[in-house]
Order: sequence, then structure tokens, then C-alpha cells
Amino acid sequence: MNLNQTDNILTKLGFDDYFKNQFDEIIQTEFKNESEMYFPARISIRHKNHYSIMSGFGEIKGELSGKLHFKIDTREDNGLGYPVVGDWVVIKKIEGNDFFLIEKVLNRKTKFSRLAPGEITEEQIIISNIDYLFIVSSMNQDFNVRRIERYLTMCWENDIKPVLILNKSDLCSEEEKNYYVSKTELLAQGCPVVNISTKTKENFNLLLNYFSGNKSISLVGSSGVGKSSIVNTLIGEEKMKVKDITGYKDKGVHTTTHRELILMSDGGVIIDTPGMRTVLMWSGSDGVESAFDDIESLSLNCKFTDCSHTNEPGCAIISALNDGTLTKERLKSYRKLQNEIKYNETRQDKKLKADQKKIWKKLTSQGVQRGKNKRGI
Ligand SMILES: Nc1nc2c(ncn2[C@@H]2O[C@H](COP(=O)(O)OP(=O)(O)OP(=O)(O)O)[C@@H](O)[C@H]2O)c(=O)[nH]1
Ligand SMILES: [Mg+2]
Ligand SMILES: [Zn+2]
Repeated sequence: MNLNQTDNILTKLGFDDYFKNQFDEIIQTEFKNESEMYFPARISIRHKNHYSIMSGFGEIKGELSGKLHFKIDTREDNGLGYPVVGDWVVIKKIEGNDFFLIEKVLNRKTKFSRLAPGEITEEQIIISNIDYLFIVSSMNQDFNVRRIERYLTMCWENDIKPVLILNKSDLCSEEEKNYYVSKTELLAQGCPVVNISTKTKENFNLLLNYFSGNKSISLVGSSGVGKSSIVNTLIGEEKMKVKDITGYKDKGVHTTTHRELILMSDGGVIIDTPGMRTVLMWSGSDGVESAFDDIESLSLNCKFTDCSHTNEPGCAIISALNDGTLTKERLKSYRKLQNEIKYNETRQDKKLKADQKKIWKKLTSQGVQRGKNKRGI
């Protein structure tokens, strides 16, 4: 294999100063003596026992070094854990072997996490280092407001910019399209809403713009909304398998079963994901506040600062419900999300509980300050 890496490919993959500085520092401090053996690379697929990796000299395979394994197991890895799709890693060439060893995971710029499935309350990072999240819905009976709210919350929490995508516009009348767009704009609170069709390629030029500057973007949304079709249309080739339209009776079966990072020809990467069955929240009350900013601002006008918005006099939320500015459903999903977060947080260990206290303290002092600002105090 030719190990002459091209900086051009690394740049297109998103290797910017944030990662380059980390890489250089690690080489200088840890691998100085054999620095020519080490390279930066980005995880594209996580397989059961190995990883597919994009490097400056093409697609390669790699596995964790014994040392990194040990560090992760003994938690001496700065809490980074196992590499996930989107991670930048330091790899080492093994003489006479096609495999590379993953020696280090670089600190992440952003992470997209959810609650790990199973008994233990744990954060599970599923994708890292993305700039935008394309939240995909299809404009039909599968359109789900609650899901969109949840994904938005996850974005606010993790400093990822959301773009709300409404797919399958070719199946809609103009009237239906307007209905879905305005409904989504209400949820979006100023974030871009783009209606598209992979059949007519409507508005794909708008989607392509988000990749400029070698940005990393992932797609999320229920199974069947057309995530893989969007990936194929963006890259101009049928790389990802798409659900066969005749497979109607397989409804609920996921066509994409793994996360995969793909390099765009003009730079930037797109990460396809399987449709998530459940989107369980991973802590972070900050995010809920941003996704439901309207409710939070309303509550500042309640007569009592500890108003539970159930039957108190002078409750701004109840009056908004009565005059129709706020829908019962929206308040319900706000409450549900808050309860879910609280429930998960109380299941966490003591250290995390202490963090939670801090967050609440910060939030309440912010809330009080915002209330004061609003009342001109
Ligand atoms: N009419 C129409 N059909 C579309 C459009 N985009 C995708 N589809 C169809 O929708 C079905 C599902 O598309 P996929 O791309 O496999 O959906 P997905 O979101 O990747 O699904 P999972 O991988 O299971 O999460 C396929 O039959 C596509 O041909 C569109 O814009 N218009
Ligand atoms: Mg798919
Ligand atoms: Zn109230």
C-alpha cells in the first residue's frame, strides 16, 4: 500500500485545525521516535470486530490496539470510550499487514448521544463531530411532531445545528405541502425547513450548500422516510441500499442497519443512520428549554414563580391554552420530555446527580434573571 497520504483528502474529510493540533501534539509527546508510522484518520463504519476507516490514502481497515483497549477498560481514556462513527483517530501502520491499529481517539467537537438501551442508565454516543443534523420526515401519515421535537432537543443539547427536511414532496398536493411546511416551521423556531423530493430532486441544491467548508452532516428520522435515498441523491450514486417499494408488508423493518460515513466528492461527509425506533433522551435540561422556548417564556409571566401550570391563578400557560396560543399537545410533550429527563437523571449515580444540581442551579438563576429582565428589574 502506498502510504503517501494526501492532505487534500484529509481536508475534505473535515481534518481542520481543531483535530490537526491534537494530532500534532500527540505525535510530539507520545510517538516522537517513530512519528512516520502514525496517521490521522476518520471512522466510517463500526463493525462487530473491526472498523472501516477513511484515511489520507484511502479506505482502510483497523482495530483497537491492545493499549487503547486497556485504557478504555480501565477508564484511563479521558472518558472518550470506544471510537464511534465520525471520530478522528490516530492510526498506526503494522508492517506486513493490511490492518492498521487505532491508537488514540481525538477529542470530539460534537457528539450525538442517546440513552443506552438496557437496564443501566448510561450515555451512548452514536455519532461524533457533526456540524449539522438533517432531521428527515416524510410528508405523509408518518409525519411525527413529537419525534421532531426530540431530535431538536438533542441538537440544542449538543451544539449541533438542525436542518428540518420534509421529503416526498412529489406525493403531495401544493396544499398538503404548505400544511407540513408551516407545521414544521412552528416547531423549528427559526431553523431552516427544506421540502425536497428524491424523485424530482427539488431543492437538492439547497441541501448541497450545507456541505461547503467540508462540513459533516448526519441524517436521522424514522425508518422509510428516505434517508438513504437522500444520501444516494446527494452523492449521485446508488451506494446505500434503499427499501424496495414492493416491500410494503415489511413496514417497520429497517433497510439500513448500520451507521456509515461517506465522503462527498466536493468535500464534506454525510453519515447515514438506521431509523431509530425510540429516541430516548439523554439528560440535559438546557436542550428542552431551547426546543420549548415559547413555553419557557410564557411561564415567566405566571403570577407565581413556582407555578405548576395546573390550577394556579394568574397562570400564563393556562391562559395561553384557553386563548389557543398554546396547544394541549405541545404542553403535554414538553411535560413528557421533562419527566423523561428527570427520571433518567434520578437513575444516574451520585456524581451525575451533583452535576444535575449544578444544572438546575444554573437554570433557576438564569430563569430568575430572565424573569427580572422581562419585568425590567
Ligand atoms: N415518492 C417518493 N418516494 C421516496 C422518496 N424518497 C424515498 N422514497 C422511497 O421511500 C422508501 C424508503 O426509502 P429509504 O431511503 O430506504 O428510507 P430510509 O429512511 O433510509 O429507511 P431506513 O434505512 O429503514 O431507516 C423507498 O421505497 C424509496 O424509494 C421521495 O422523495 N418520493
Ligand atoms: Mg436507510
Ligand atoms: Zn403557570
